[in-house]
Amino acid sequence: MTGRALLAGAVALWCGLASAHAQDATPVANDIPDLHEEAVAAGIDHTYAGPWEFFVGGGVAAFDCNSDRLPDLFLAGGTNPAELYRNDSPTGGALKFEKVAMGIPAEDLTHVIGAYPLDIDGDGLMDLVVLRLGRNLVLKGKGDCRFEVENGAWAFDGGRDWTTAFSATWEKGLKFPTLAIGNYVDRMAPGAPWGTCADNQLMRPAPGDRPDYSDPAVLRPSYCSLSMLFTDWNQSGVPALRVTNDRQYYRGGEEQMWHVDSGKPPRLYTASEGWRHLSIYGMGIAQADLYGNGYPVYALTSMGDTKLQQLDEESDTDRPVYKDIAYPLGVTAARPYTGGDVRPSTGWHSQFADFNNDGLLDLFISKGNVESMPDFAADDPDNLLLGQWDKTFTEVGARAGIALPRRGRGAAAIDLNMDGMLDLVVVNREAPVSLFRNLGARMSWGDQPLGNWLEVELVQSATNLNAVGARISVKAGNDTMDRTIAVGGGHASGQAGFVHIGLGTAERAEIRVRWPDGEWSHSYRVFANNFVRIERGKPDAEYWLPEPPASR
Ligand SMILES: [Ca+2]
Ligand SMILES: [Ca+2]
Ligand SMILES: [Ca+2]
Ligand SMILES: [Ca+2]
Repeated sequence: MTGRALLAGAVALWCGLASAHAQDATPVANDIPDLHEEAVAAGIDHTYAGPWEFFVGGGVAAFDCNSDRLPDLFLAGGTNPAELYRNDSPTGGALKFEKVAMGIPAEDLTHVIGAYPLDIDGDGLMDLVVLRLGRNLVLKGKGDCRFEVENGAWAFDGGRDWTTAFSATWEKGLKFPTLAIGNYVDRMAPGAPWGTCADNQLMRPAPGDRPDYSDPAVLRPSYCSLSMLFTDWNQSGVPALRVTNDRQYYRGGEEQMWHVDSGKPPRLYTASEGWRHLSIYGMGIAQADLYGNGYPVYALTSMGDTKLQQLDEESDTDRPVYKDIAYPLGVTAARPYTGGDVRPSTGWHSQFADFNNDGLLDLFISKGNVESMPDFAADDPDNLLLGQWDKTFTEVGARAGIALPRRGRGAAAIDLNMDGMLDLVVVNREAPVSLFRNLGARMSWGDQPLGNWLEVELVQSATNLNAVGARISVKAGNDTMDRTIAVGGGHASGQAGFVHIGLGTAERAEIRVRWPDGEWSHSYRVFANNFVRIERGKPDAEYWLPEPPASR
């Protein structure tokens, strides 16, 4: 695993070869994960459906609702009811879920577009922000996978809009999170849907002992947003709000980024600050620190090309000037890579994660026609772009087993059976949810173990318990892997809980944490293949042991 730093400088040399990455046939040296679809056997039978308001959305929230640390799944249903599935999977075994009652009135669980988990009131139980066509909900976690609609108590006006995006951050000095709500077309406005984007909102908590969102601000102009993400793009310690917008419906709009500075009204980044005009069918945002330098790159899904934005090194790092490196890195994913449909793709959820535990981030993109748009691929399989040592990505979706004829929407890459290998849940439009268990490295003679791994959970006291905004920096051998804890992005989908990091062959690692207030922790030395809990201020990391595998 040596020499990665040197290779980072060699990316430009690969530009001419990138087109070879378009098909799922390029040999790869890295392990290809065997992702086995087992939703029905696991007990999940759920479909996101509905008319054109539900062409978008189809989110999943993956988080632990019953305090056993296994991530449970809340699935948006559109005109079908949203459903919560409790995760009963044995460690390292087949996935197993059971549908559970949330304690929420049935009428509140229809018209759900997506959901994001976060602990709003800081009681140690995950709450859920539910995005709907109509009134949005904040659901307070009560334990044992039960919830309560808390809109009234938290003065959260769910509005009436068609809500499609969300992000949250803890601003300095505030006890509760600031919430960003992204809306799509205002269907009631004259001339709808063309050019009638509803306003997005920024909800800052009022001072006090309980969350109070009674004084929201509008984010104007708004351009029919399909994903938002608070992100510390310049390492200033103050996240900005990136917004990706659907040019299908806006007029004169573009991609956006807002200054959200403590105590000040939100303000758009402007061309004079370096922000470049970009107009895409923006569907999803993913961020990752691909170069270990603290500056995130952003994958933006769209119809046709996926964009991969990196700060332009010819500009100052305090100016948000981005260049698109999707082509040289092989992640444009502009057309289906298998199945023979040559029309352009439609990309939705994007997420960086290490699916094969080689220490290199991979990129998952869910794909699927809006409905039956004739100029775009009808058979449009999801992508799994495997990170390579030379910093490029290679498509292995078909070989990994995820190239299903379903219209993908929201998704989550998360370890569902606590074996250190990332599993994958994909919500599909008008088709059953796909649930993939990662069985290990797919070899001609069977599955083999993947590389080593860590899963890390951070805990702070008093406020922002789950350390949203923290950076986890893991050093193993000569390599450093960084992850940022964020709430937002993807397509209408969020996750919380352990953060997964692949370690390759390294058997131990050193973890440092940059807490959300900017303070760096000391170094925690840990052994690979463990679930690690780091509590701020404690000298040592703790290991958490899942139930021993009983019946594999
Ligand atoms: Ca659980
Ligand atoms: Ca809570
Ligand atoms: Ca990888
Ligand atoms: Ca797993």
